[in-house]
Amino acid sequence: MKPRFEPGFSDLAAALRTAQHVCVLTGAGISAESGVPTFRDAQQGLWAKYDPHQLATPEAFEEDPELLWRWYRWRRDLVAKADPNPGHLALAKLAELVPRLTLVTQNVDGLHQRAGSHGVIEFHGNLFDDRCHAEGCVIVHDQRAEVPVCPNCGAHLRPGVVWFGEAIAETALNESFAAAADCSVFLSVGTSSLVYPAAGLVDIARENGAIVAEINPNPTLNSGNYDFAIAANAGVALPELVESLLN
Ligand code: BV8
Repeated sequence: MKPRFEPGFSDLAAALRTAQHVCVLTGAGISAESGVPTFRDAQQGLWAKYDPHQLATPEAFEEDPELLWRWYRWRRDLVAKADPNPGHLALAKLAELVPRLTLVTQNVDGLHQRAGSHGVIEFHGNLFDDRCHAEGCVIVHDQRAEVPVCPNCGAHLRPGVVWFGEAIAETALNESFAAAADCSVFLSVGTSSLVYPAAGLVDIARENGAIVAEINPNPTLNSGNYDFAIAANAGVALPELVESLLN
């Protein structure tokens, strides 16, 4: 069966067949087919009036921690009911087919891990961790309070995600930059390429000679910077890409 999504699909498959190290960056779009709304999608229900870019900030949390906890608990419930989709599963399979694969995700939903991917670099943290807002340490607890507090210092606990204006964890930053610089194929999947420094990884990869490709049903700000921009849903294109490597 001739693969769809040409031009680009066959070239990307050929590049993956000889790649020694593949670096994949995913964004909210890869979880869209699992029913998890992307940041660009309008927020749902009572959250429709809020802009996530305004909510996902330390200022919003410090102003109204109760509101933030209600938002994150709503998102946790939504993600807990979601399942990995064929796009997540295909990336877990791709890791078995290439000598080395580094998966960097901007997503905080943990769906890559549930799909079987290992060593996932969670560039923006994880929705299900609770961290002390003052000390930064992850705290495991069974508090039922609307705004749980740190047992060490009494500060508010907050979800273990990176908010706008907060620094990416040093390890995640360094490992992602190193993988982008070392890889021979860089594949961006389901991201609008608007959020930095994640959106800058493709530049590092390209400057170091990697073949760079994008899978997104819509054009993005970075589309012109890719060797191949494949206009497709991740849950369709990624399984077909893996299928083409198996045949
Ligand atoms: C920082 C966790 C510095 C929270 C998130 C230049 C350099 C450095 C920083 C900046 C810079 N310019 C601006 C900044 C500041 C800022 C930033 O980038 N702002 C943007 C809005 C301009 N960056 C930061 O603040 C970062 N921190 O730089 O710190 C620093 C240094 C030292 C000391 C102090 C500070 C931190 C950014 C992290 C923010 N946190 N998430 C939470 O989730 O609650 S980011 C958040 O946005 C999510 O992680 C999400 O992933 C991301 C949105 O991006 P996408 O993933 O791309 O999702 P989006 O909805 O936008 O797009 C979805 C795409 O999917 C679309 O293109 C769509 O077409 C596509 N799609 C849809 N369906 C499908 C599909 N694709 C495939 N298949 C489908 N089926």
